[in-house]
Amino acid sequence: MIDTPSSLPRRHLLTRSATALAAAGLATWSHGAMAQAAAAKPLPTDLAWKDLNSVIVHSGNTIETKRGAFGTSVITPADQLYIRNNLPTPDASIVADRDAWVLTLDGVKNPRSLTVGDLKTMGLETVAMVLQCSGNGRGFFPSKPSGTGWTVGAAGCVVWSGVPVREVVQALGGVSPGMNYMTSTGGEKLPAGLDPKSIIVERSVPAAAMQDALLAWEMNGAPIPLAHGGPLRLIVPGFTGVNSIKYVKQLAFTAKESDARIMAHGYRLTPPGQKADPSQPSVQEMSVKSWVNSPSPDDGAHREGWMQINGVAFGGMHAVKGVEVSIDGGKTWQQARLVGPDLGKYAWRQFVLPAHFARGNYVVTSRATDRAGNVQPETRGENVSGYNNASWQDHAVKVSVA
Ligand SMILES: Nc1nc2c(c(=O)[nH]1)N[C@H]1C(S)=C(S)[C@@H](COP(=O)(O)O)O[C@H]1N2
Ligand SMILES: [Mo]
Repeated sequence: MIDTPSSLPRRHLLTRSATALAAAGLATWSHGAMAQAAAAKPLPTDLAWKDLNSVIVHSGNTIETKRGAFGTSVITPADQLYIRNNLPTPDASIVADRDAWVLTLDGVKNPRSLTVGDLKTMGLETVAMVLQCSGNGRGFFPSKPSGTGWTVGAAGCVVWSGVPVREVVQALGGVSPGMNYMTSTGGEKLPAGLDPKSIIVERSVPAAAMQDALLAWEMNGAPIPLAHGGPLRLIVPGFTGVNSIKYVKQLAFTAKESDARIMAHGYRLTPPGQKADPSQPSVQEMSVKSWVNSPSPDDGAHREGWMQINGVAFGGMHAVKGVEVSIDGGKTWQQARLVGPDLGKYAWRQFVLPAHFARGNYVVTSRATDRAGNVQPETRGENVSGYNNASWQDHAVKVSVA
């Protein structure tokens, strides 16, 4: 038997002893793990490379990272990173010759098409960025909005390499006058018989976002997996996930926002009781947010003793300044310590607060502040589709210590 300190949460005991027994050739499951395995959906075949133990499979095109699976070393490994597809993933043949993928640029002085091979000669930059679905935290809305009930795992911190959009634009003579938006289009094959505008993945962000945007071909040190947008993905740091277009085939500077449904009606902050329309704010810039990953609701029972409460915090458009942690549901707060590498303002920071837990019940949560002085809110902003939930109350973890 492996020597395990009794203060470790039960999940560590389970993981270690299960591994040890599996190594000895003995099949063993706790009742909890067995129930979970029975309930878990299998990974779709094209995503069989994801780590099934670290993810929740909601459907073939929506996969979430388990809260207890986020590690403490900043970067989210590709095999644990969430997946969100609005359309079927393109055929794997598009990554057979990655450098041959063609991107069309428009709304610049000299519009033209460039291959990934061409783009690689034009510039190189690397950015660490929180990729987060605007629906992350939807599962905490009591109104039960339709869509995937993500809790915290439709997010990750990812390192991208590619060419800055501004350098490509400069090489093509600059943005044409009067173009206020950067509009990008996904390269999915559209099902026949449907109005393309009703299904195409096409998003507009303010043209100024090009300053920090990348046309990326690499993710966490490897060519971007097809599922995450390879061979070429637009990366818009600080903006919600939907604006980072996978398998991007067109990037155009436009006078108006795209009239595709996903832009005009989808992803709007629609007040309760109303219908989505283009006059409502779109989900674009992210705001300050944090949550505790350990202790996590995925843990089993906890024993009395010390815990290193840890989690992630990010500012969206601004760097994180600090994080406070509460173990009494927000009545009192203590300053946590930021730990690990600081990978820039678009990345998340890890935070830790050591705390001693006597027997009893606790509500553990975190509240981040960004460098612009914005404080993570206590409550969510209600909206029909359950977007942009940054509420520290909603993200609290109930912990019972026996
Ligand atoms: N072409 C294309 N880009 C896309 C999507 C898509 O369905 N097609 N989904 C968007 C949404 S809603 C999110 S949250 C992120 C998810 O990125 P991931 O699957 O790499 O985690 O990609 C965005 N970019
Ligand atoms: Mo999303």
